[in-house]
Amino acid sequence: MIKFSTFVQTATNKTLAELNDQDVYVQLLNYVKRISADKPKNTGKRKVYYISAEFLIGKLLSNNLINLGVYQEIKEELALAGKSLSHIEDIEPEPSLGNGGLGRLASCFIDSMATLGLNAEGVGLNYHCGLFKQVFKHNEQKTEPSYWIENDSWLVPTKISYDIPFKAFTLTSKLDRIDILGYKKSTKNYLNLFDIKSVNYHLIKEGIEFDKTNIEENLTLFLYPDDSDKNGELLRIYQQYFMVSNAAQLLIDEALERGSNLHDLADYAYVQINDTHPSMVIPELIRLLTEKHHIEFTEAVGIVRNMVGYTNHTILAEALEKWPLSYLEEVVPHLVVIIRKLDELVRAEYTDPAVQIIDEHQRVHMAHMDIHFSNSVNGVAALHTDILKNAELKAFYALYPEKFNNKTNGITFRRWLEFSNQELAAYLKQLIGDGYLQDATQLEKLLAFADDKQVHQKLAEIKFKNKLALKTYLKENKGIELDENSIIDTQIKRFHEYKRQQMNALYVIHKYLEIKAGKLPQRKITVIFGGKAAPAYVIAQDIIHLILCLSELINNDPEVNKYLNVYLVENYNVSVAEKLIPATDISEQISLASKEASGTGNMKFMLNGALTLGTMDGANVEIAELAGAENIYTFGKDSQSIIKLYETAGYVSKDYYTNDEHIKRAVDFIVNPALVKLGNSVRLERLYNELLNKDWFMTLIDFNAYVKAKEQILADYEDQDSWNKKVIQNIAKAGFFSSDRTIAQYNADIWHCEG
Ligand code: 26Q
Repeated sequence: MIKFSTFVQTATNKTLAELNDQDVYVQLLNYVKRISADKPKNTGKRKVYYISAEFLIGKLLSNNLINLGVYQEIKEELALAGKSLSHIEDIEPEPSLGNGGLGRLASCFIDSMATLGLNAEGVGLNYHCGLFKQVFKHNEQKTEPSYWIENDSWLVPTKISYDIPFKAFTLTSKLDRIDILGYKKSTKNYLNLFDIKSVNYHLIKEGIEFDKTNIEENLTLFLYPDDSDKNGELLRIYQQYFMVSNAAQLLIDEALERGSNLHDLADYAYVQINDTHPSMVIPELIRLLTEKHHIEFTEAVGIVRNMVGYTNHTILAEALEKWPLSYLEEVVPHLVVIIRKLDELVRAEYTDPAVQIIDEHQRVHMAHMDIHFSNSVNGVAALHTDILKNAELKAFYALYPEKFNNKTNGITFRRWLEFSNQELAAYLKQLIGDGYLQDATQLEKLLAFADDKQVHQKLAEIKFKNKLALKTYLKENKGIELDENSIIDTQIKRFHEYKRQQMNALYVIHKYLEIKAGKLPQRKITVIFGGKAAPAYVIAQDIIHLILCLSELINNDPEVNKYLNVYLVENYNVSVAEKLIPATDISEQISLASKEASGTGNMKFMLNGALTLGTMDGANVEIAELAGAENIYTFGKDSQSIIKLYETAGYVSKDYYTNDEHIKRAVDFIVNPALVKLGNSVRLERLYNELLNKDWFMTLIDFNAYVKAKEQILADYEDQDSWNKKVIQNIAKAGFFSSDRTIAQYNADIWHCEG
């Protein structure tokens, strides 16, 4: 591999020291792209297409340098020329091609697919503005477009292009690719991002408002446009069909190239459907096989059924896609013909209305189509898969028990440890060697140091250094003055009622009132929130508003701010997560049991030496099992009780409010004049009334248990030896949550492609 400084000399006729940071960034980008262009692609008879509407890839420079194995070397080379790699990393814009967990998971997965040398690629859309940029004004969330595509970017244009037929017009696509390098691998894969040829930025009006009707020019402008109106929903259908028709055509072309006669297509390709957003790939493949390649319908259905797997990421009813048949008729009538035929096949076999594809309201249940016409259905954590089998998808499990399987999520340790927590990674290597980077279970070797006080001391020092680095970052980028001597308690994720940021906010109020009353915490606590709320999700916006008002009140109160700080970090994204997670002591994973399919932030915190304060939900259950009950702080009602409460409509929030002085006091404070003065009374009163009269995600049911568990974890922090012993046991057991393990299981159980 040519040295970077030599590459720069040849490309620019200048030395590294003569370039400014921006130029060094561009040269590094070109350097990596050059090296990866020469790498051969993974091969193999069967190729996996991981189709996803989201790939929240984060910045790629550092990740690529790590995977090439040259990160340290380049860092030193730059230092010799007086440059800082971390400053140069800051220059790269972060692509925002995802909302949250599902998109970040897809990105960890493509990293692991490349690392395992699998012939397995991502397919998605190249949204030009991606997810909105969040800005705070008057303690409220405002949205702005986030442009990320620059002249110099990781995108590699190709000549691949398809015609995508819609009812009213045909769109011609183009394919851009991003090279995905595995960790220390000689081969690579692609992330395939389809786009239209001419995206028109002038369609954007105020903020992220835009003309939703001009599909030929807006198709890939934004990720998930606001779908509260019909035009938004139609655009979403246009996007989904565009994505899957491109994917299906690519897959068929590539299979033909490798010698398939299409009757044996399932031997050449496997499609993993990431939630229901790509579900139309099923009828589209059948349509292409029958209409274009003249395979008989029944045979085509059989072929497709053997080459598709569906991953479910949520059991929230409102997130399960059900498209009105009339909308599909308006956009893709040629697909409706196939969907109706599939519906007839199901009706001929099963009479239960719960398993039909088209319901009595003429809506198409995408998940139902997926389950009938795939050979694998998986959940993303053990508890989640159990709930799918025994509750949510019970009727389907009875029909197809053999299709159901669990694949507990994972994260890539290259990004979430090796890059983001370089201090800890270096120390781990000193203790147990670097084998854990390729075989994460080797982290268990750390158990030998569980009682070693020197190791405890060193882990505490690393945490403190990370807090200092976070302090600098927050000061320079977010206008926040972090106290590095405080306990850092972090909740970062999309804002959603089921994730219960509002419960954390009520705790903050509770603590504030205690401090005001003279009951002081032993040590200062900094509560950090980060996350965006969907623009159309009013209550989530109200929760953001509450937190921003609390933040202003508390951080400016000299009586309180010595003991408690509250921050909501603006525009939370992958890069912010990379800074926050290594500096955190307490990981808030407090969803209402049964509602968080898995969570992956919980795994990142565990790996980075934070202790979990959480409910027995999603992968928290497996964290508790692996780390041991004494090393995680769990509280609250379990999923069985919650599911029963929903069945019996047995939760009445007002009863909790009326019968408990602490709860009443905290909830009432939401509309206290001191707070309302700082904000918008409409928002605060709406939230107050919501908690009192509805509280669909049962905030109040677990509030007391939450306060108790939090007091316990805060008290335990004071015994640093026992704390760091728990930290070690968590890190040691985090190996299971490597996405390399998850992907190896997908391949062994579902994909069966050669590595
Ligand atoms: C569907 C229909 C209409 C509008 C929006 C949607 C929609 C959009 C995004 C539905 C779901 C999503 C994203 C879901 C998601 O991120 N789920 C998370 O997936 C993670 C990876 O498996 C899990 O760890 C999280 O628990 C889960 O919430």
